Amino acid sequence: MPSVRYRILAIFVAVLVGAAACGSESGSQPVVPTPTSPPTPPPPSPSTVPSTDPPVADSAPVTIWPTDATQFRAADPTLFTVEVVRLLNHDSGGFTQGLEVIDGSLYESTGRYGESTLRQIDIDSGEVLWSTPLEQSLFGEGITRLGNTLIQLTWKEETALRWRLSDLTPLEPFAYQGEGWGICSFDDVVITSDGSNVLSHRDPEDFSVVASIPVLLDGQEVSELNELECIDGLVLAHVLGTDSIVVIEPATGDIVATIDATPLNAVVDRPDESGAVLNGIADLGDGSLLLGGKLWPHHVVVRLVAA
Ligand SMILES: [Ca+2]
Repeated sequence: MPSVRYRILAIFVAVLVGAAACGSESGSQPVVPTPTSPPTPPPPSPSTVPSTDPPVADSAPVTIWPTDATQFRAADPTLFTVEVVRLLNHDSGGFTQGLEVIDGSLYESTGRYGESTLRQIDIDSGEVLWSTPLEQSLFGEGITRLGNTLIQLTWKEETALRWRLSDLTPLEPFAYQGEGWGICSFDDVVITSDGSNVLSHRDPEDFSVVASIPVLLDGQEVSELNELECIDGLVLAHVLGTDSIVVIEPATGDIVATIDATPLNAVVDRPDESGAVLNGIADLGDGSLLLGGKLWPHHVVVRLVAA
């Protein structure tokens, strides 16, 4: 298993204020935890974007994920970079806050008050197959699968929306304290971020916090942890305001690897606004990841390769 170890890693120091995590909208004080009315069967969406021919990597790099996680060492984190496999059309009006792939279907949570949605997207074309708006008082954040449900966090509303996966009917939400940023889940625990350097481990039955684990890189706190993805017993977390993703051992909070996603800048025509940042990670289950960002015209399927 080839991997390149670097003794010196860039320390991901968060420099952005918390409000930037979810956009600049911060004046609302919504407390309405009621999800939207039940969605109707998915009609074709007007936000569908035309398909394009995706570029494909012209080389055959060695894919080093998924891999044997026991190789990772907090004292000597592995450094990955990304190689672009293909582009996926994305509604450039979508303020991406969370991505999750379930049984070949892509789900996206978008944010901003009055614009937040839950969407189901065709993983091949990027076509929005179904979309439902959230209450105007809710700002959508991360999403994850939990059993037969989807859980969708909200930013400051202390409400985790729950959707029945089979037909996306809204269910009774969970309540929690503090901000909601990213979320991912293993079979027996849900992991959430709130923009700090702490990951909350939650009981999947009632969403209560069962452990709070600070995340460290070489002994230094790494904050602004945002979108999450749980893969192979590890937690991938995007660090807001950077093109970096850290790989965390959830039990200890140790960062055992880092992913440099700056190659995305060469293929994604990002809007010229400060909020249009990387903010989506989804495991495609075949060794590749889908990485996305707020208001991006494309999201990107990548392979992780040794840097
Ligand atoms: Ca995710």
